[in-house]
Amino acid sequence: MEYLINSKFVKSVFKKNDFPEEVLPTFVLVGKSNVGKSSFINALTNNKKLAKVGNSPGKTRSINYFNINNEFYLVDLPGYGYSKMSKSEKENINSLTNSFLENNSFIKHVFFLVDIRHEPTVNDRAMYDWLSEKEIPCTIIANKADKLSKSKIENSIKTIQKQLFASDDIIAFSSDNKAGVEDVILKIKNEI
Ligand SMILES: Nc1nc2c(ncn2[C@@H]2O[C@H](COP(=O)(O)OP(=O)(O)OP(=O)(O)O)[C@@H](O)[C@H]2O)c(=O)[nH]1
Ligand SMILES: [Mg+2]
Repeated sequence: MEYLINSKFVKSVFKKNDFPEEVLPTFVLVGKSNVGKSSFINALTNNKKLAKVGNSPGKTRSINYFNINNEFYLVDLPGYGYSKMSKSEKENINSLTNSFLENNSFIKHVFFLVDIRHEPTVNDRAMYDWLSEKEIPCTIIANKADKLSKSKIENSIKTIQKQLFASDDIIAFSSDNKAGVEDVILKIKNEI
């Protein structure tokens, strides 16, 4: 399998005026805490140490930029719906990620991760609606597909599609068994 090559960590952004100066087409990971956004970046680049992965929700707390082959950025966002975070940290992170998503004309595509085993949460729906309203191109990633049998994968995808009122593509994905990696890489290559 061909993975993304020449990936490197650029920076963690904690404040609105601290985004990288170099402009590149940008692909963004969005989804609730612990759904597997950071692992997704590691799966595409075949590098388990690139993005930090957590066993418990709330691992990523900043907007993390990864430069891929000097062609584009993959951007890892903090997950939403993590209840243990303090109210002020939650507000800071929400305001930072909203302003990043709203004011960034270089965003080519959002990969919107949901857990293939569960129905989308209220927060998932709100976020997906918001992205649709902003007309940000989006692919839904039904993640952790390794946890379901092949026959169940199809049903889950239909449920997710219905519940999100999604017309976008849905890709069954797994960082563990690498299902969907090629589809995602193809999608990126078609958009840069
Ligand atoms: N079985 C399975 N586990 C996965 C997969 N992707 C991620 N995980 C696990 O899910 C947990 C969370 O993964 P992360 O990649 O840190 O999730 P995240 O969305 O970045 O989480 P936050 O940074 O908290 O928003 C880790 O224990 C991962 O090993 C997958 O495709 N299959
Ligand atoms: Mg993360």
